[in-house]
Amino acid sequence: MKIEALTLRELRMPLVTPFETSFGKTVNRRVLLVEVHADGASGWGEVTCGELPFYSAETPDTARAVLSNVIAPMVLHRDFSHPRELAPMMRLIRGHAMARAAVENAAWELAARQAGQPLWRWLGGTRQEIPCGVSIGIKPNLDAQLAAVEKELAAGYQRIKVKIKPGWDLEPLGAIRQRWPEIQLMGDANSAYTLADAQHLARFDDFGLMMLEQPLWHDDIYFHAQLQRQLRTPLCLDESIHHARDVEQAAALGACRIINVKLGRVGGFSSARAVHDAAQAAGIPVWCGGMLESGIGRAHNIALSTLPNFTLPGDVTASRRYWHEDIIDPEVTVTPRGTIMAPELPGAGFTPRLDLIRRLTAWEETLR
Ligand code: OSB
Ligand code: MG
Repeated sequence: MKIEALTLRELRMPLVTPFETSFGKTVNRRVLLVEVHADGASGWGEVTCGELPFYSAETPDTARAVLSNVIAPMVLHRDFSHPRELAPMMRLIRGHAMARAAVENAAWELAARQAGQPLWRWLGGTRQEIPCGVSIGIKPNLDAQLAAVEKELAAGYQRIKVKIKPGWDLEPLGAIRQRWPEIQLMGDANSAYTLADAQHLARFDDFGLMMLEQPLWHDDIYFHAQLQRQLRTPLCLDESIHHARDVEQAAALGACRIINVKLGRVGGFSSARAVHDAAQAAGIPVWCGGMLESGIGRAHNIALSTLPNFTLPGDVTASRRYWHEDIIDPEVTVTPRGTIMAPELPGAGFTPRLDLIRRLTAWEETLR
């Protein structure tokens, strides 16, 4: 297969409800899509960065610059027989994992479709039905927080994750646990604490949390190990894990007991599979994280979640939680059991809605 062109499109998509984390509030998404053209067909990928460099260093603007100035010259007109050959073509690039992932994932999706196989099977997935949880943003008050949890439980989701930060942690977690003593509950701090908060974080042990996600610095593994020794609650690393070696390091240090795998953060399907395998070898279960993706990225998250060590509910949810109208057909839906069925169709199993994509596009550029 030979990549003939890359089409970049930035879509503007308002969220159904604003999403607030310890680093800020998102109201309108800038969704950067990459369409990879090869052999008379095309595959789609999504750059999953935030609008601002707060979760990671990437933004739609850095991704556009790196895609057009650096990645396009590396991959255009190059022959490859399997999409796993794309990551080595881009190996000189430091960082910019989400820009790299968008191209690699589009190639995976296209190659699976051309092979007549569902992407998830082609990746080595084994479970067609994946367990789903939700990530609930910080709410202005306790009533709104409890109402949001109630709504998601009614929709059938198997696990509730709430965003927390200093000053908004014991109160929401305690209130949720008191009202729902049995649910699978967890908190995500997005790096809002320091090791000086260890005693405070140890109070979370009373809430029987499934895990506490990324309490400390985004680039830290070592001090998470020190914290994990002081807590009964399992720690989960998100921001700190970029490749399989990070998993080996975290496992060796005892920095976490669970890992969140995000396709964009680790640089695409090849790296995500390596992260998955390293975690499995270390006895660490994983789950698939989300980045408020449009249907394109959501479909890829579903495929990834079918790998055997994705044993915990992921942040992979129905299109309607985020979008009035998603850009894929059909939209992603959740069963009453709180699961998503990976589609049996070739490729990602969802078709991009070109009419809607065109209407939402702020700019478009094709690189040849
Ligand atoms: O830390 O998991 C995170 C959204 C944006 C940035 C970081 C995170 C999140 C989420 C949302 O938790 C997960 C989703 O897409 O539903
Ligand atoms: Mg997280």
